[in-house]
Amino acid sequence: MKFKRYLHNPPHLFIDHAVYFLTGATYNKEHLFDDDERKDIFLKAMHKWFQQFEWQINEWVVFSNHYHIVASANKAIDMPVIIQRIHGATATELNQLDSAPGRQVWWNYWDTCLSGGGDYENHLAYLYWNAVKHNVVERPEQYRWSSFNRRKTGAATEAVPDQKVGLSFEIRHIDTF
Ligand code: NI
Repeated sequence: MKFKRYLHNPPHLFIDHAVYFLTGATYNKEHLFDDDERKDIFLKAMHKWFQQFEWQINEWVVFSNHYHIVASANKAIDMPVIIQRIHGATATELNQLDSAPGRQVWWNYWDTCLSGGGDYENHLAYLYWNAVKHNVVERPEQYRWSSFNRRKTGAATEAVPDQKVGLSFEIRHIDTF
């Protein structure tokens, strides 16, 4: 069960100033972040801890049971700490809100160090179209809980990531999110 083993012990590749694609998932894929208040809790912690360790968040999307982030590393070795802090802080706050002390909120996270050769573009397209892939909205910019909804206001000038790539691309070792 190679896949299972990977789920439990993801091999992390730490390269300073590299760009990473990160995916985190709730325990048993439970929809614990199912409303605005709870997604807000996640976003606040996400911004706070990446900033604290001087990582730059390029793009993000958050759902009720998982998230995807593209971020540029400062010290790559800080990655597990950043994720730990985000997961720890959000779990505490969520469990208070739901009166569920000690409940396990998070399952794990996976990281991919993005290289050249279209790797970045493919992952970006995947993230961009993810809310459509998960059947939450029909157009990416309609999804509120994503860095891409700024396109609605015309603030973004970058090219729109390819839809076909976004909906068909598979993240290495992660085929369920
Ligand atoms: Ni997803």
